[in-house]
Amino acid sequence: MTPKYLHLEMRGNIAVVRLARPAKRNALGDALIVALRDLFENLPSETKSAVLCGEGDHFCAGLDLSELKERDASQGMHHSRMWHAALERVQYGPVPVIAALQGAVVGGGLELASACHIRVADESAFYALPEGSRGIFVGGGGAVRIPRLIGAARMTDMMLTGRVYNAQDGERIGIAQYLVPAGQAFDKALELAGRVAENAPLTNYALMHALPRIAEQPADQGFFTEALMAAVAQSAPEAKRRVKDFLDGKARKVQKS
Ligand code: 1HE
Repeated sequence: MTPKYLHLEMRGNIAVVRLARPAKRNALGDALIVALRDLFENLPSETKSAVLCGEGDHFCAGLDLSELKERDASQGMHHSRMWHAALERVQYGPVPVIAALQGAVVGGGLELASACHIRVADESAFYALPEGSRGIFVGGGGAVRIPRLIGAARMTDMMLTGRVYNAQDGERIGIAQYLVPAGQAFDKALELAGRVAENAPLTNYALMHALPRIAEQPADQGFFTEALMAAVAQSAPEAKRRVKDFLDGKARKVQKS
């Protein structure tokens, strides 16, 4: 059963996960965060890729501020760790996740988008970290993931000054990998999810689980881990079949876009 405010729909082997609380701009309360974790932990076994989207004009307004009550330090830490557990399930779950972004992608909404593997934004998207002006700090992994996308200097500026990036600048600085006309983010995300679903599962696994770890390793260790991952991936029967298909002229060529 998918809980209130979170919908799961299978489109073939693609899981479409929708934040469904448009009246509150898909703000993320505790129950929704736990539901997100459970959903990504229990995706149907046939799932090959996922699209994460938000209903209405906005992807997500971040933390549900109406739930932000006085917490002591210990409760605050556990709350943040709950977000970490959920967003780790998104990033290191079974399948690549493509976020479809429109309107507000702010606060915890940007943290959630940052945990996805590909971000597709339409022209209405905008990005902010209003935590700075609300007197709080990021707590959903943003301090780790967002600097890796845009650099610590830009994140610092967003939080210190309340800077809002529009969709064009969001793509320029590396938040979204794709920028599409207004209203087309979901369709583009679904198209990309279809393409991702065709990959060999071990290739997707390597990109999700090995690449981010290799990228954090010192070069010498990274080269070694890469060699191990490459050996595992190319030894799979599926890799051999795909290479043979190409050599036999049966596989898609790389084409200029
Ligand atoms: C909310 C929230 C929310 C909207 N929590 N209720 N995030 C923020 O600081 C962003 C706060 N939200 C906004 O700046 C704006 O709402 C938006 C730019 C996202 C959208 O504006 P708009 O004009 O379309 O909608 P609205 O009229 O502001 O909001 C509609 C309703 O949603 C309204 O409630 P209503 O009962 O008056 O209809 C808003 O109160 C409600 N709403 N956003 C609760 N966030 C792991 S730590 C993460 C820390 C953070 O994420 S901090 C950043 C929180």
